[in-house]
Amino acid sequence: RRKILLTAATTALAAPFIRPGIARAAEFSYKIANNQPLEHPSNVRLQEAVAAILDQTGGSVDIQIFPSNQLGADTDVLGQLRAGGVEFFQLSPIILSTLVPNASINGVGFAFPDYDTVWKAMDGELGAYERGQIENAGLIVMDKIWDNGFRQTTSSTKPITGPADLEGFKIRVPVSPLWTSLYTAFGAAPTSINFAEVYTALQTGIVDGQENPLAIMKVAKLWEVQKYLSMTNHMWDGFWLLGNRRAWAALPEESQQIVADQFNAAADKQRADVMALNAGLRGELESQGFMFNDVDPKPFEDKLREAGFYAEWKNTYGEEAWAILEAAIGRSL
Ligand code: X2X
Repeated sequence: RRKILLTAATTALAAPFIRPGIARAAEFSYKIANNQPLEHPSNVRLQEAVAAILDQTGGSVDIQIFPSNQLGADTDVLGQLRAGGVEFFQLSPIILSTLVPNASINGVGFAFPDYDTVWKAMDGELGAYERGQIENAGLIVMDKIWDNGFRQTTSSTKPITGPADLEGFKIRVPVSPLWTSLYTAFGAAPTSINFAEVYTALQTGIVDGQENPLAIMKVAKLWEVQKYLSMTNHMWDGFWLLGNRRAWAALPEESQQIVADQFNAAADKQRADVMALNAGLRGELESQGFMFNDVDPKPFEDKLREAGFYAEWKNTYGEEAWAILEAAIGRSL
């Protein structure tokens, strides 16, 4: 491919009647979708990656980014990805579980103590397990998962200081059985709502709270519709970069390698960006009006255990998957 381009360029120079500067149409015009605004590090790093891919494939692979759910809410775009209407999509493994049930295992409540454990697990056996499940479902997945972060809890009515504050609490959760189960175990009233509708749901009072990492609270300007922010760290969440199998197979092997290398390198940079944001945003969010409080995770985890949450999910995921999770976090749940 690159050779052909070189020949075309040489010909253009040698034959001045061929107008220079005419863009050669890309052979592969693909789309990548996600739910985050352009200023989120996911899209900052993705823009660099698609520029490098275009360059390194000699203009052959042109991937356009559709941020902020421009192509639809997450659960709709997952359908488009499977049908081939969109070629690439970044999605939380926990939402992906609506198609690949065991993909959500990293989201088990209070499983991960810190980022070190997360990256060892997700770049190790637990990530490999999830990718295997995703591939079995007929999707392509890049090796490196991108960071969303440890999820924190916001509210318009009261700070969440312990599990009792969650009883009867009307909280938005992303669309996924694991999230619904988690808040049902707390005795809360969870409502499944795609991210695209979260701001409006909070603004109109359909729900009183939601949970997300700090970087998302910032780009979604959630202080405008929420007051309290409790550092519950109840779950780590990321984004798998998924691909449609036919669209992937259509790419020449050399281009596949370029795309995978660029996406995985971008994931590493995005992780560093998002970790820094999640660690450093408290001051900024406080100055926007959020009232922060820290919580002890222990009573929350105890409450989940009492409610049978861990037993239920061990049974749902199965012994093999559960053993991989427990090995990754170095303790039993
Ligand atoms: O929907 C959410 O809350 C978000 C942005 O965190 C996910 O993609 C799971």
